[in-house]
Amino acid sequence: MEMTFAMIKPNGVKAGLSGRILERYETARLSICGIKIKHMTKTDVEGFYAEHKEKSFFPELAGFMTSGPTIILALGGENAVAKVRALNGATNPAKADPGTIRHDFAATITENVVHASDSPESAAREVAFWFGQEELVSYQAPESRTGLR
Ligand code: FUP
Repeated sequence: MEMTFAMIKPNGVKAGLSGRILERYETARLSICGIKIKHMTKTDVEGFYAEHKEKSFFPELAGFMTSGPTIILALGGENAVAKVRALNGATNPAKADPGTIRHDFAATITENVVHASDSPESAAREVAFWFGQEELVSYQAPESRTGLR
């Protein structure tokens, strides 16, 4: 089973969208292998987005990412990396396809509501950045909700 890293960013959490976003991931048969709520520090953002540290948009990105709590997720399933990128939509919400999370909920590239790893290599690094092995579980997402109301 492939695992990827995803995040509901501060504007999504503050707007009360966490449940609706998680529902999209679960409906796509992804299992929640790890979940935490975390208010990031500037040091967290510098470590996590190390590749962007020298970019002109970094101060704005760091300000946003530390503006409130984020929900950080390890999501598992077949093709999890590509699946979550597709569900999230393009990085710039203006370019995201209808029906994607960023098209439906986000307004600007900085405050684009969600994150997802862009490759299996990034996924491994990002899951390990936020989760210890003992904080991760594994289960098969169900095909249907048989037995539940
Ligand atoms: P993604 O792979 O979708 O997370 O996108 P990037 O790694 O390219 O960018 C990471 C974050 O930096 C984005 F979610 C938003 C922010 N960003 C900007 O604010 N401006 C830009 O021009 C590019 C990225």
